[in-house]
Amino acid sequence: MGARVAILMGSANDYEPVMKAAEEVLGRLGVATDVRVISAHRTPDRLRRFLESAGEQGVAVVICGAGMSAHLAGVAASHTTLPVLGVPIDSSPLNGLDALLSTVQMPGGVPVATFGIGRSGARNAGLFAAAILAGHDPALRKRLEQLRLDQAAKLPERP
Ligand code: RP5
Repeated sequence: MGARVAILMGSANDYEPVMKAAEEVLGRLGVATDVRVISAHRTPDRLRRFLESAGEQGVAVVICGAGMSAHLAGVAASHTTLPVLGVPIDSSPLNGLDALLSTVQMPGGVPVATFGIGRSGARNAGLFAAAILAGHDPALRKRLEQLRLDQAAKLPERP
């Protein structure tokens, strides 16, 4: 089966350490990903072309990470009705607050589900993408439940 989650980012610099967290958690859950560098303003045609065919290729969720005036998730959402999850990246002098506001403040009609700034936001976007897919995939639901149990088991009862 092809990738079920596309992970897009505005720059190769967004990959490590931030967007890699989404790829890692989805990999751990056995969800195939397609990781691409696509910029809304530097490669607008690449973005449009990718999203025109993503659904037909089996992609069910699109995660977009971008920093600064982060319009990648919003523009991606304008090209598709697949769920778009936005991850603001702290790559600017404003430490990602600019990207958070740009990503979260979509005008009504074209939604972007926005996550926290940085690596934990990317990890949560990956987990949320898996939760969406698990609605039609009981085996994936079980793996998600197991991940929560593993996470809890790692937390010590005392410092
Ligand atoms: C955004 O501008 C990217 O998402 C990146 O976070 C930021 C800076 O890009 P680079 O100059 O590092 O390529 O488009």
